[in-house]
Amino acid sequence: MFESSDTMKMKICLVGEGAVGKTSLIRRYVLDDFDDRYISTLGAKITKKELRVDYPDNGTEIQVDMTIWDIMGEKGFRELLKEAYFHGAQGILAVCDVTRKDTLPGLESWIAAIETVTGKIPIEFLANKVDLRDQLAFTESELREMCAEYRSPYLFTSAKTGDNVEKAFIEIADAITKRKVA
Ligand code: G3D
Ligand code: MG
Repeated sequence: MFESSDTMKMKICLVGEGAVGKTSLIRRYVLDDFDDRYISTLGAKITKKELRVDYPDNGTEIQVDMTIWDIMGEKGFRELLKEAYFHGAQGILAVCDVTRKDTLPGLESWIAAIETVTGKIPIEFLANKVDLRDQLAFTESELREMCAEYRSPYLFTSAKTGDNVEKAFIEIADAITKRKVA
């Protein structure tokens, strides 16, 4: 049982194809700004964030020390480095880009790779760049179908406007907390 003075450590990984917005989502969440310059990520970048989440059942809030892993989109490196990237991860933010259809099915191999290291862990699907909703390349029902396969929720996010960004990180933290209790 956790008390309100306790701290829970969590490692979460963002995965998804190149340029879907993983780095931008983290920057938006941690710094709350949006840099329009492209920042290519070499290897993995680790960012820390402290947040408070409701602890299920006993009505208290606990401190979460979250370690956020930003992993480069290169599939070649994934097989080589997946043990190092994914070891100890407790949650996945699976990011696709609403303007590029392939980025949704592209998540399946990312999730498979992470699950070979971690086993089943909570996943939240993020359909990012929803500010470009006039360029939607897949339908919400296609997204819902994919999420149903994994029994996982989804959110439409925008690293540009900040839409649902904080919510995404809080929801994955909640899912991890609930799983520890279950
Ligand atoms: P990645 O880390 O998944 O590879 P990045 O992706 O965060 O580097 O983002 C790739 C490109 O998408 C960047 O554009 C970035 O500014 C843009 N982007 C990320 N999130 C959003 C979003 O929510 N809305 C919009 N409109 N653009 C977004 P550039 O042009 O700099 O390559
Ligand atoms: Mg990146």
